Amino acid sequence: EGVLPQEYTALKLKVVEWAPQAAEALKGKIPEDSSVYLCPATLRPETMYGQVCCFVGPSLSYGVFRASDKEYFVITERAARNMAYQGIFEKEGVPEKAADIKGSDLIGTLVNAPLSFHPQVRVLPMDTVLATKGTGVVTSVPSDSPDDYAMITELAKKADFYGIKKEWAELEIFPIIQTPTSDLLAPHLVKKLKIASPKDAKQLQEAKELAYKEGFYQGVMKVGDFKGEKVEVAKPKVREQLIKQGEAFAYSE
Ligand code: A2H
Repeated sequence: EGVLPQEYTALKLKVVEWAPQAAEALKGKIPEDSSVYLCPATLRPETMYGQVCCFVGPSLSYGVFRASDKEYFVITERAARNMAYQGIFEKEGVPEKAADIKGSDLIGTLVNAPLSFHPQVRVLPMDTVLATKGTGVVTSVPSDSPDDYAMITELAKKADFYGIKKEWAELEIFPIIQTPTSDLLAPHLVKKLKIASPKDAKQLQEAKELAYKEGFYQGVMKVGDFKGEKVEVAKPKVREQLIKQGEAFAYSE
């Protein structure tokens, strides 16, 4: 972990329809009149227009934590403890867990994706999601994240192996940010560096660094309310907008 605190934006992806295994695991544990959200932590809130799915680690353990009377968050226990001390939950101190759920049981759940051109997306598996970072939930933006592009391509190719429906991994990838090189920077870099799968960790690390630098310092928004503005300028504005609309909150660690 770094020395400086990482300022994440945690999104609220509202569950629209649980996967059958998740519905079974949660039966009777969450009040009927409340909303449940998967809460991915991101450093790139300005890319949220490009969400195509939401990743969880299939072998990770998650909890459904009570944020308020009407709202529950699906995150790791570790993130819940941090949130409980950051004033994110109604009650400070020890987080209240309504249920336990395994990542693999969440696969196939349908969620709302704030700002995305795809208003509803599926929860899909990604083995490289770390339990020790963020919330253990990662929203997928393949236009601008090489990791996300490599994983969604893999899922579409091997849908049966991963136990998902192919069409869940085949949503259109729209250009979100224009850079001097491309308006689909992550797919461009994945092809250029000949990355064949999410297991090509070394090349993916390189692609990630290149994408982050070029996207952040030379990128211009192609879509949304801040279209035409530099990414550096638009990023805090999109973040504020999401927070104001109750679709995200600040989370740090
Ligand atoms: B980012 P840092 Cl478009 N395990 O969001 C693995 N990766 C995780 C994670 C976890 N537990 N929690 C968050 N992340 C990802 C968007 C994005 C991200 C784009 C481009 C680059 C990028 C859409 N995915 O991150 O180690 C999340 O993916 C590249 C750095 O704390 C989060 O931001 O610096 C980022 O890693 C946080 O990484």
